[in-house]
Amino acid sequence: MKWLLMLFLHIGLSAAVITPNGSTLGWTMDKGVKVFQLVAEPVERQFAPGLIVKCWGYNGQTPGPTIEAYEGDRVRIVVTNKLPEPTSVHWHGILLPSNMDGVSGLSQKPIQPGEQFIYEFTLKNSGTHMYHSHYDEMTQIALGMMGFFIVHPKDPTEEEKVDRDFCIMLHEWFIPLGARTPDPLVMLDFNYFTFNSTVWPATDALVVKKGEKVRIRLGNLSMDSHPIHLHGYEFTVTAQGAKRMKPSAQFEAVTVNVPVGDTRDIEFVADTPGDWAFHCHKSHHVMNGMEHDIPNLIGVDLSDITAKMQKLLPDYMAMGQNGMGEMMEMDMPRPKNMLPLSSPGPYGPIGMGGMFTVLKVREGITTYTDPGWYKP
Ligand SMILES: [Cu+2]
Repeated sequence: MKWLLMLFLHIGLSAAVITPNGSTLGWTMDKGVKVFQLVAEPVERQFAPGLIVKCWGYNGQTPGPTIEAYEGDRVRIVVTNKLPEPTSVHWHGILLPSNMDGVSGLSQKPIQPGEQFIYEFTLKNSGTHMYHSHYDEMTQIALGMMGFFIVHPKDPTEEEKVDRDFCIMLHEWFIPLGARTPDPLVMLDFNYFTFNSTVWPATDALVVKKGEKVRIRLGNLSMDSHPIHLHGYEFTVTAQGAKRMKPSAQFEAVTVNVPVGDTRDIEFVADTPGDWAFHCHKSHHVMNGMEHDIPNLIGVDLSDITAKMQKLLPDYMAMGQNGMGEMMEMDMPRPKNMLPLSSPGPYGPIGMGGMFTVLKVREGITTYTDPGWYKP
């Protein structure tokens, strides 16, 4: 009963964090300690209908479920390894004793397949933190072994309180066309870019009521920085990895670059209704199934080649000489387990996929279910 009351009080202090296309990890109490169970295991993830990816993650998901707690909480995280190789979990950004830091070989022995390791520490610093594998990092992080660890301040100020609090993990993958398993050996030339291991059109819209104060927490454990841009608003960058910045250090922006191995919090009051694009501004990062090894035909006269090719392949169609938009306009045949190049929007195909979602600000809504397209 006492813990129920404390939970109620905590929920009253600030909005629970929403993980779009994801979930929050439940916990139990054991003599004043919040106990979480994390299972490291292979998972199948649908990035969008038509694309199933064989990933590794936690509790059947990638990113793993969001861990949410409060400054001062004592937490115990029981990690069970159901992977085919050892693992360990690092609590990225959290101040804790060295032997709880989760670095295989440095701060602990790796957790062998079938074994458990118990992490236990007291949360000293609030903020947008992360957790991720720290064994065979190249493979395990590339395959999706990461999640958020949100530590709320014990006594939030008025300035810190928000109505809608989202967290989005940025990641990038190389999945050979038609294949299911991402290739962790690829270092630069990725072809899928995800928000919480999902691509548009499957990324959940961020639905808010007009006038609400919104926070979006962004985390990046990929190999590239991601300049995330919001249309329609100037937002305030309130945290850069570590604790919330002093008001004098916060700054307004329309794009926030999220570097590798770090988090950013942005906040704004949703005062302008509409459907507002929210996406990475590296133009290849809003493509699904980007193939980089094709010749550039822009400006090339292909009329002669088309006639010759059609003698060999009657269905041959030359494309790309006038830009790539025509490929986006039509649903062409493609290999299995590959997404189309566009998705339907209210005014025609939306050519962006990948790291893309829509902030839907609406007046007069009573639930946060997707309200459909905005009618101006
Ligand atoms: Cu990007």
